[in-house]
Amino acid sequence: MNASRHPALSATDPELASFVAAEEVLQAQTLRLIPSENYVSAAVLEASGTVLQNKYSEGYPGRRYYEGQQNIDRIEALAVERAKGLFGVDHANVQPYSGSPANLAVYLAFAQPGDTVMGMALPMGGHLTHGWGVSATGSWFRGVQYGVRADTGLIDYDAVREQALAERPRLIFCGGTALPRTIDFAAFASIAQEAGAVLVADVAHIAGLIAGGAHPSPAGHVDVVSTTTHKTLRGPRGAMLMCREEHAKAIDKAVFPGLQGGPHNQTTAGIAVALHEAAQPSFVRYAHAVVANAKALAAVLLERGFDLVSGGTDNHLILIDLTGKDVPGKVAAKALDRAGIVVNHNTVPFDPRKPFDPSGIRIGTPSLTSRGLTAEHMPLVADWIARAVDAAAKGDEQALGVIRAEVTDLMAAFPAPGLPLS
Ligand code: DSN
Repeated sequence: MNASRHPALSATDPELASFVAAEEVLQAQTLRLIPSENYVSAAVLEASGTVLQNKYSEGYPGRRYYEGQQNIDRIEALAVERAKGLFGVDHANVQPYSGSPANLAVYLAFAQPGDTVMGMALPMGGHLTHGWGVSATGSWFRGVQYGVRADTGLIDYDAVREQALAERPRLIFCGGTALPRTIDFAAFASIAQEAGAVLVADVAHIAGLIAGGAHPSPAGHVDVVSTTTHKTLRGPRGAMLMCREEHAKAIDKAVFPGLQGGPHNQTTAGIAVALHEAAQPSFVRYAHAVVANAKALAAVLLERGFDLVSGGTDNHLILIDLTGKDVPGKVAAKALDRAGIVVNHNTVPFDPRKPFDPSGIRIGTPSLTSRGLTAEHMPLVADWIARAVDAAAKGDEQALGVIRAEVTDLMAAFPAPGLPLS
């Protein structure tokens, strides 16, 4: 245990401190490929662990229900201004606790229970909160779902238009959690306009790419932008809703008092720092490197005989269909974990298997890019993945151990932001 890093925690609760220390070692030594994860900077970590924890602040800057807001107001206003500047939007609300509450606030702002809402089906790459059945958004609202084409793995915008015109949804969500390709916000905008729907871009996965100019921006095309702050954007675990001025009141009212109580001010501070970092030239380089790494990794995986949904990637994410490898996604994901490579099992479009035991694994390059790996390392990363999947098929634990040692060795040379190299 590195007691000097968390001296008070180590003294008060050594058991808990030991778990945190073990997590630090795990994050330092492994190759983290979950596309929704990242490493925050030391500055974001510090801001997230401050005395701002101690303050209640229901309301918004200048309009609070508690006194003593002299500093909190400035922090939240700074985060809001930075979000508006970075994403080119009229209005930003930085209080949603995370992505799902942010999306629920959108429903509260624009829809009534029972209304039809449209989003990408979860097994096709959407998100639970885009009207999928097991979510409140699919049981309190009438969710209709679009997908991708079986032959291309791409969204068929003509089919989405036809469905939207037939269903006339109140809300249309674009974006998702397993989409390796660029989202055409202009195409969705024209569909939403024809269908008379409010268009929401859930850019949680790609917010950092948008901020860094490595993915087109939804600003100017959509009514509302919903995003978490902790994925490619590299902030603390939180979320933001951004919109045109005409929707500002409805969004703010839905977040508070509609859904939430006091904002998590320590998170707001962390978001403000992350937005500041995302406005720097180094972040533009990072965002483009994330995409360059993903494209390089996809190219080598294809060469190594992997089947990738949509045939590759335009962003940070690669969805590997393991059907042809005779190794289910979960078995592969667990084998990779034992090899020090952290991924998640994932459905692939039209998956014949169940969501908890699907055919695919989902990988991405944000974390490894934050550690400084470049395209020249991607053949090695692809080689580890190929060898680990092969070892999983053969039940070869020794091979997984060899890969783990190689991974630990390489990662030692690339210190993770915010972490001591343990
Ligand atoms: N859990 C997130 C992801 O991994 O993509 C989505 O909310």
